[in-house]
Amino acid sequence: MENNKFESQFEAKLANNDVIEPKDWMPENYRKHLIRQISQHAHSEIVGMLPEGNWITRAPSLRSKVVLLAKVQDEGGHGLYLYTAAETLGVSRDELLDNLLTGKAKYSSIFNYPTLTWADMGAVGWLVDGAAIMNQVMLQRTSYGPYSRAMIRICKEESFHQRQGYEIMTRMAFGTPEQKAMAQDALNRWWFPSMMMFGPPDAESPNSENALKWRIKRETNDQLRQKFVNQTVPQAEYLGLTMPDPNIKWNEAKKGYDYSDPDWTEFKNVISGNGPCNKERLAARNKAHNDGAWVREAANAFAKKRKEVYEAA
Ligand code: FAQ
Repeated sequence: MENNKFESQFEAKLANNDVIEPKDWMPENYRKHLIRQISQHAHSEIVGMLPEGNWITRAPSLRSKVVLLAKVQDEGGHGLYLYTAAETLGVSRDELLDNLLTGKAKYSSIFNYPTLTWADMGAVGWLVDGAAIMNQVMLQRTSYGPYSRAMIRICKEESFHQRQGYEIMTRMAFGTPEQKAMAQDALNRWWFPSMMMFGPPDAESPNSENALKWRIKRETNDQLRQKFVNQTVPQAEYLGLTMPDPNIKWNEAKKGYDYSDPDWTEFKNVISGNGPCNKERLAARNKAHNDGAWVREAANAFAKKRKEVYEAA
């Protein structure tokens, strides 16, 4: 009976577009759904530092190095906001990190592809951050307060990241023929993996029904994918680059572009651990975690000592 009362209050909040806060009653499945999504998102941010971190030492100018460095640091910050938001749901950061490091938890498929040339820094910023923003703008209005507030800050930073990438693409596409060819090659390799970032087609997305019912997601995977295509095609046209999908064509009736689906078999392979860089990414995260053990030990020893001093005073 008591539970029913809380459940009605929860439903009423959702219906009113109010946010749910950590101390509010929430259904257990809502809590679990959020822990899954927020922690996968956090893992994506910190694994996402690796493909771009790969180019910091080889950036072609001091300016581009500083900008790339700032972007990669931002991704680390996003991971921290998101882990903190997940912790408000009663899960520990150690547990979440353990799930990532042992390969139990998912992170975005996109970060299992290699960054082969400097033009990839352009394509990642333009397409990967572009897709991330498309998905994340709706998450600013997600129903869970701490996630929503983290997303507001993250979106501000992501828009700088997208511009950083598009600037690199612009310089290369309007540069020498060799640079333009590199930009085209990067677009060719990153287009379909970026389309996969929105998740499987709606008909094959097991989590969407609850996510929409609980206003965790406010738009479906396919709706966001369509918006992303509509936004990106004119940007490629401006750059004078060719979209690597011959089926992209304006469809007046739907006021959007028709497009081909990415290869969903490849997607499934990548998210089950068999993409081009999955093993390398997990090895790099594990190494960073092990190398940082002394920092955690020192911080814990300091916190313990400080507590003793306060308690003795
Ligand atoms: N990769 O039922 P759905 C960034 C999994 S942006 C891997 O449709 P849902 C910024 C899904 O987890 C990237 N796995 O699931 C950046 C589920 O598996 P599960 C991160 C995927 O949750 C830029 C299963 O497939 N952004 O990091 C993917 O309703 C540059 C069935 O899928 C976010 O995480 C995928 N692409 O929709 C950083 C945004 N797609 O858990 C550095 C928040 C699906 O049942 C550099 N997340 N799966 O075992 C979301 O919006 C959603 O979780 C989706 C998936 C849209 C990713």
